[in-house]
Amino acid sequence: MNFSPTAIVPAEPYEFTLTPSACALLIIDMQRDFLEPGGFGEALGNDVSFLRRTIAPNERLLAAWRQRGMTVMHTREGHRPDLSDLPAAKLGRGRSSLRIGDVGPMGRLLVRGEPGHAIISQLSPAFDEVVIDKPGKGAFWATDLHDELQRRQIRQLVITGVTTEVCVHTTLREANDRGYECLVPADCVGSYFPELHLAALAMIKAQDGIFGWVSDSNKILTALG
Ligand code: C5J
Repeated sequence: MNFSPTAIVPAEPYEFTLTPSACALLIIDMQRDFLEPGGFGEALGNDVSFLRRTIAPNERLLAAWRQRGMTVMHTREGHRPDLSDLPAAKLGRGRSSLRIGDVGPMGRLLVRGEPGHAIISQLSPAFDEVVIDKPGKGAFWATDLHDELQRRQIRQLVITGVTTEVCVHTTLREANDRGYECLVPADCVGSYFPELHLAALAMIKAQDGIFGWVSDSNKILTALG
């Protein structure tokens, strides 16, 4: 690992000073269940094609992090096969005929170990990258993410993945409250609802960065050099 001390990333509401040795790429829930037809996202009535534009920029960012030996972590939303970690309120939410745990074209929806639960092949975790399995929308709740980050002396997160206003935003808020500086590349996060995507990004950078910073993958890659 040969890190330059800092990289200045043009961002909103103002530039982000990225410290490569202390900055993890945290890729949220880039799972088949959310990005491919026949999964949980589609069962909720969503058009999953809206999320596909995030794949290529995430691949580029992931390659850059790996090339520099910087920390990469992935998350997956999902539940134990016996659904013991699934609150009744989450199971019962909505009016879809297919629910979490039901069998769809990619196996049981949002259940660990099923084909739909896997991270898409383009972003498959490397053997030495931490994968956080989370039962909720936020990646800090009921997981050891904070411990894993603290162990590596990480204090900055570049957060990418899906969906912008749900799991990305919940995780970002949790991270911000725990003292992490968070940068979100807009082209690497996506939503089934373009207007909610934009609103979620606006919330992050409002009030001079109440939750963090917003930029894009090219600016981060250029700053890293
Ligand atoms: C959702 C997620 N949208 N990963 N999960 O249910 O954002």
